[in-house]
Amino acid sequence: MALQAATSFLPSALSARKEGSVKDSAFLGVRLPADGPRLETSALGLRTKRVSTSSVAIRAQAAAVSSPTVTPASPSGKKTLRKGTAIITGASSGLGLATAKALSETGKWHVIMACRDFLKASRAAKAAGMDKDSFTIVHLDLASLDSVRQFVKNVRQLEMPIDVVVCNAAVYQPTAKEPSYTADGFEMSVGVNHLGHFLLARELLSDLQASDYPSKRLIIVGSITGNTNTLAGNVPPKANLGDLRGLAGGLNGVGSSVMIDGGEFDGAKAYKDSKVCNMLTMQEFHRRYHEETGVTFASLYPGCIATTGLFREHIPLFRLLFPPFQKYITKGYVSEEEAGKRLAQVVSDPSLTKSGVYWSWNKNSASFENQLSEEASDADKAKKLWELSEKLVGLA
Ligand code: NDP
Ligand code: PMR
Repeated sequence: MALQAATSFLPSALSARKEGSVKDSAFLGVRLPADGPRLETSALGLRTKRVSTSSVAIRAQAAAVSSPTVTPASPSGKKTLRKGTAIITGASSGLGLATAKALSETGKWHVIMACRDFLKASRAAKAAGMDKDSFTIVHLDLASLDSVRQFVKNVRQLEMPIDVVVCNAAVYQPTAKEPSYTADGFEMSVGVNHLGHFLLARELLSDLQASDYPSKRLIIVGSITGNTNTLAGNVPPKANLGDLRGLAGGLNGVGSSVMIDGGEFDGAKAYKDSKVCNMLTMQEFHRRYHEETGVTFASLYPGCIATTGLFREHIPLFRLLFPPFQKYITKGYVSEEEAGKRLAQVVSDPSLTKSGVYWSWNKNSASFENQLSEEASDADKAKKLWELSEKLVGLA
């Protein structure tokens, strides 16, 4: 019924990269504005080692020696590139797992799966058919800054070069009536999706800089839903960081709001706000560190992967209707496999070295540099977000 209402206006309004306006309508209780904006579519040496600490489980199938990037190793005399090492957070399901699989299948990458649930990650990698020598699982719970710091220590103990870091993990709590909190007392969505990744990325920047890999990259997964220059980004509640007063207050719901803009708790908005933070953070990294470090900073919208665990907390009706809605109506749907290939491209494609870019894909699955919304490209906001985030994670 709700799907029907959406069907009536969507086909005419939805054509890729065109301005489109939509009538006021509802989909699973979501009301749309009448002035809909543009639609956006969418790498060793061989030292085997086992490390364990009291609080985390690390499995290291293989550790890399810091070797020169290009080695004259093949019998044909052709120079070969050493394997790259990519850290992917949240690689136990969805996009992260699909990307880990895509990279591991190339035989050119070793993936460090940074996951909060070791057993789940291990089973997922096995079920995906990943070669056991192509990945290492290291415990990371982004809902704890101590865990992030411990992860960085553990990953350094592996003595592998760190060539690419992908900040992919996320939580989405659209049905939560009350906020939940990270170990450090931050509202969960922004705490995990932004602040945990912010500390992780800041800590690993020196490791990326030290890598001799031809193209080292820091990738932070963004989304269309944080971009209000798109139709999807105009589905309420819209992302809006306001003047960041809630973040300045610590997002703890004690002395301040749990929302970045200082408003009432809204789980769906908190997720979208966190995605704006991800995209702003990528650009601020680019401005501050690209020239100095040679690291490529990138973000992306991989397409609507309507079947992933991201929607686990949504109501059953949403989970039932969302995939066909995205497949047949918005046509924004992309399979986990295809989305994984897209992110793997941003990790490894030699042509995607431009820094400060937000990548998207068109229907033929060709990548293009997409435009961010006004807020998601606001340099002053990015700077303020950076400075406040530094304080919250103990870097300033
Ligand atoms: P999933 O729920 O399948 O994957 C999310 C991953 O994040 C899981 O591996 C999950 O671990 C992990 N995670 C959650 N909380 C933590 C934590 N505290 N510490 C460490 N890891 C954690 O969702 P998707 O694959 O869809 O999402 C991946 C990324 O893609 C996100 O950044 C999301 O914003 C983005 N995205 C998704 C879209 C979509 O349509 N699905 C569209 C646009 C962007 P566990 O397995 O233990 O739960
Ligand atoms: Mg959206 C026009 C295209 C389009 C695209 C590409 C998405 C992607 N969505 C689109 C349109 C619409 N959505 C429309 C017209 C509606 C109202 C009928 C709608 C509704 C909707 C809901 C209720 N959409 C959603 C939700 C969610 O709960 C998801 C969300 O916002 O999570 C934060 C979502 C999404 N839509 C998308 C994508 C990619 C999502 C997942 C969000 C993300 O990972 O960022």
